[in-house]
Amino acid sequence: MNTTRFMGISTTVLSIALIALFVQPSIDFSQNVFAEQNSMKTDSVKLIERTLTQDDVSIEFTVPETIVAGTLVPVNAKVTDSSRLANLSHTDWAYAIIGPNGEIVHKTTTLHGHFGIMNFKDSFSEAGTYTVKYTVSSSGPFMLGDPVPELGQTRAVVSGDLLKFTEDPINNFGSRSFEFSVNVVNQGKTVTLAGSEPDTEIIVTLSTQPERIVVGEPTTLLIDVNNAKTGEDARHVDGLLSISRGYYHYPSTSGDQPNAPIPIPLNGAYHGHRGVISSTHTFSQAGTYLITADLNVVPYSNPLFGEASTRFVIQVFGNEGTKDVMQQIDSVKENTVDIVGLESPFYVPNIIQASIGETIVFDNVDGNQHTVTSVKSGTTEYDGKFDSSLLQPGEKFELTLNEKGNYDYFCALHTSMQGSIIVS
Ligand SMILES: [Cu+2]
Repeated sequence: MNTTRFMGISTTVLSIALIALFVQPSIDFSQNVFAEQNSMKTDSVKLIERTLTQDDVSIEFTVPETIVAGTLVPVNAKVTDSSRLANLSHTDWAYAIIGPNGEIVHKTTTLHGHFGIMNFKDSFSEAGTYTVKYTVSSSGPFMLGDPVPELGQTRAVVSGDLLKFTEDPINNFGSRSFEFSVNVVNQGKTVTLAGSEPDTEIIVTLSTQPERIVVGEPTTLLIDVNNAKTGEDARHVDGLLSISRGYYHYPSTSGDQPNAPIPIPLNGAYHGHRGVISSTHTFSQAGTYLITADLNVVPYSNPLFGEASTRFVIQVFGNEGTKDVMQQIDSVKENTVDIVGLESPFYVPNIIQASIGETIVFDNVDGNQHTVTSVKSGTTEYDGKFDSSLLQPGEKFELTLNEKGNYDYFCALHTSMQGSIIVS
C-alpha cells in the first residue's frame, strides 16, 4: 500500500481554504440579501414556494408556478434551521434534476452557499414531471481530521447581522437530501393578439413539421393567422420570421434579401395569401430557440388588422436522443474513479474492483474540493490506510493497494460521500 500524498499537506491547504471561507470582501452588506429575495416575489411571474423539513433542517424551494419547456426559469432554494427560523450559512450543496423518464438531465457541481441561499437558473427541455433533488451538507467541527474553527462551521444566522457570525450557533447536521417535483408544460402555440388597427384581433398559431424538431433535419415552421372575430383566414399577410438562439440573432432568409443583416419588412418578407406563412429551416444546434413573428398587412388585406408581433419558444433536440448522464459517466476509462460530488453516487463507479498492485486513479471531475480518505468499515473514522488530502477541481489522486481486502473510503469534507474498493 502506498499513497502519493500525506496528511501534512492537507493541513496547510485546509487552513487556506478556511481563511478564504470567511474573509469577506469589503462590500456593503447593508443591501440585505433577504430583502432582495423577497422582492423577486413581486415579479410578474407567479412563484410557488414549498418547504420540506428533516430534523430541523428545512429547504424552501421556489419555482415559477408555470414552467414552460425550454425556457430559463429561476430555481431557488433556501436552507434554514427551522427550529430557529434562521438561514443556515456555510453549507455545501448540490442538486440534480431527474427527468420524466428517470434519467438525470442536469447535475450541478458541488457548491458552497452563504446565508443559506442556493439560487440558480435552469431550463427543462420537455414537458413532464421532473424531480429536483437537493443534497445539503454542513461543515462540522472536524475536517480532514483537524478541528475546524467555529467561524468556518455551518451556522444558523440568528443575529440579524450577516457579518456577526460569532453570535450565531453552529449547526452540524451532517447531510440531508430533499426532493421536490416540478411540472413542466409545453407552451401554448396559439395566441390571440390585438392588431394595431382599432377593434381588430387575430389568432396566431405556430405549428412545426415534424412536431419534434431534431438537429440536422429540415423543419417547416407554419404560422397561421386568422381573424379572431370571424375565424376566417387573415388574407395577404406579410410576415417576418426571426429565429434566435441564445444571444445570437438570425434573420429569416426571405425573398430577395438573403444576406440582409437585419430583417427588412415587406420587401422579401413571407407573404401568406391565405393567412399561412411557412418557412423551412435546418437547425444545426440543439437548444431553445425563439421565433419572432412580425406580421403586417398590405392595404388590400382582409381583415386590415395593421400590425402585430408575437414570439414562440421552440425546442430543438440533439439527434442522439436523450442520454443518461450517469451511464455516460459509467462508460469511462478503466481503473478510474470519477469524483462527481455531493449527489449520489458520489464516486463513480461507487464500488471498484482492482488487482493487487494495480493503480486506481481518482479524478476530481467536480467543481469543488474533495478527498479520498480510508475509513474503518461502516464508519466515518479515519483508519490511516490512505488519504488523498484535499483534491482541487480537476486534480487526480493515484492509489495502489498491495493487500487483498475491502477498503471503504469517504470524503473528509462531505462525510456522506462514501465509496469502496475491492482488491483481489
Ligand atoms: Cu467532498
